[in-house]
Amino acid sequence: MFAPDDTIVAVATPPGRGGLGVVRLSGPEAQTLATRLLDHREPLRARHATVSRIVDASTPAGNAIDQVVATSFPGPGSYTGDDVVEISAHGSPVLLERIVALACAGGARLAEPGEFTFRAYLNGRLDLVQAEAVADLVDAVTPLQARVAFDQLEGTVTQAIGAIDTDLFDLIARLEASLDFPNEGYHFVEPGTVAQGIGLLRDRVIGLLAGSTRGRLIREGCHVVILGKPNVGKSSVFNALIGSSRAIVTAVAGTTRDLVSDVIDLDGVAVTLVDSAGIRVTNDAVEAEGVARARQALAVASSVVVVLDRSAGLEEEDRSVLEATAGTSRVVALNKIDVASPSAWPREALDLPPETSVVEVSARTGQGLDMLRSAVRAGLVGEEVYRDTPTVGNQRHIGLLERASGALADAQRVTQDGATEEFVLADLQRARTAFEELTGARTPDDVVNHIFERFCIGK
Ligand SMILES: Nc1nc2c(ncn2[C@@H]2O[C@H](COP(=O)(O)OP(=O)(O)OP(=O)(O)O)[C@@H](O)[C@H]2O)c(=O)[nH]1
Ligand SMILES: [Mg+2]
Repeated sequence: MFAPDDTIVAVATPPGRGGLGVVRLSGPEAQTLATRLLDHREPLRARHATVSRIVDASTPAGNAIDQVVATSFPGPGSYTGDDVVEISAHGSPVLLERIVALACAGGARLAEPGEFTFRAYLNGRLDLVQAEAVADLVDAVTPLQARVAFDQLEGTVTQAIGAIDTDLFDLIARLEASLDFPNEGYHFVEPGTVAQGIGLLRDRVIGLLAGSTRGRLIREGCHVVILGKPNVGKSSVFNALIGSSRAIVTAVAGTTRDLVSDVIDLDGVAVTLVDSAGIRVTNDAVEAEGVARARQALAVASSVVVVLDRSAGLEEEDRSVLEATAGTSRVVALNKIDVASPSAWPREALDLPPETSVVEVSARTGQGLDMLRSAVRAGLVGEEVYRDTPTVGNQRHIGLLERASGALADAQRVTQDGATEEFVLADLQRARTAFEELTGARTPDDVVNHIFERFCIGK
């Protein structure tokens, strides 16, 4: 897809003005081109910041256009694995474009999105899982997303998969050996040991998949919808959680009709919080549309906050909201606890399973809101994600691990059925192919293209 022998150039910092802007060059001519752009005649010292000036050789006087700091990273120890030069100039888009244009006039080509990282992948500096982590890290909107992406870049997922693949390879080698010497009765491995070995490998794959629901939630974020009968304080809870008065709050029942949403960072989890009209039976055509939208929001939500009015009696409408949300992960917020009420009821009146979180809050005074935030977060991702445990959250990785797990299950089954090595080996090879597709050792070109399309220019 990209010509790997060209010298490529791009602005690596975001579009717009800034204190600094970085132009990156990578490829065999990077050094030569850089020295031609700079009024610095000797080759740049490797990994040293060199203060210099950019000169425009096309002007008769060879005018200097900016003072810069240039750093040379000779391959193969650079980010891309090729020779790289990074030029930090002042962060003016006009200036940076000019430097890029001068580099192109000297023979460089404009880099495609993701092409620097693609080269790192081609040169074996990163595997595909790590290259994807680079995009995740750049795209991260919460510190937790950034941390999980950085762990992946450092190789936690790569190492976990590599370790499983190494043991799988060992098993395959022993089976192939016993296949090669059938007449000698030379058994390199007993069928019982094979079945057990496959079972252990599969457990490790399943172990990686076990954290993937949480991994996906962290990586992609999720929707949490607020439901409850009219006037219980859904919009007030929504506003309190997002920290601004986005949704209209009135004492009139049936105020909210449209879905109102905003993204909040729940201690690292990017949650799109959705306020709704709630779920109820109504003859009002506008409200009915609002209820239909609330149901749609419920269908895609990872979790629900059911708001009940603690200061009023429990009603049939409250019970039907609890029923409608019984199948979804949820937190029950008992709102308006600031109101001293004679009709307050005990938690047992709700008849909820013991594991359901029930939190007392007041959207008006802010009491209990931190508890509500923690309860919602715990319902989504459980306990804290520990550093260095591989977190799998990318759908491509999940799909391939499932494929590997299925192939290992087949291998286990045919082994137990007493099939010959050929059959077992065919299934084990399918598992290996899945691992190789994951790391990029053997990944179809269209998949690789698709992965790098996500990147921004200069990355
Ligand atoms: N005292 C008290 N009043 C509250 C609290 N939360 C909301 N209210 C009041 O309850 C009324 C309804 O609040 P909303 O937030 O509009 O309720 P809602 O559930 O969004 O109502 P609809 O959109 O009409 O379904 C308003 O008068 C709020 O001021 C609370 O914690 N304490
Ligand atoms: Mg409302």
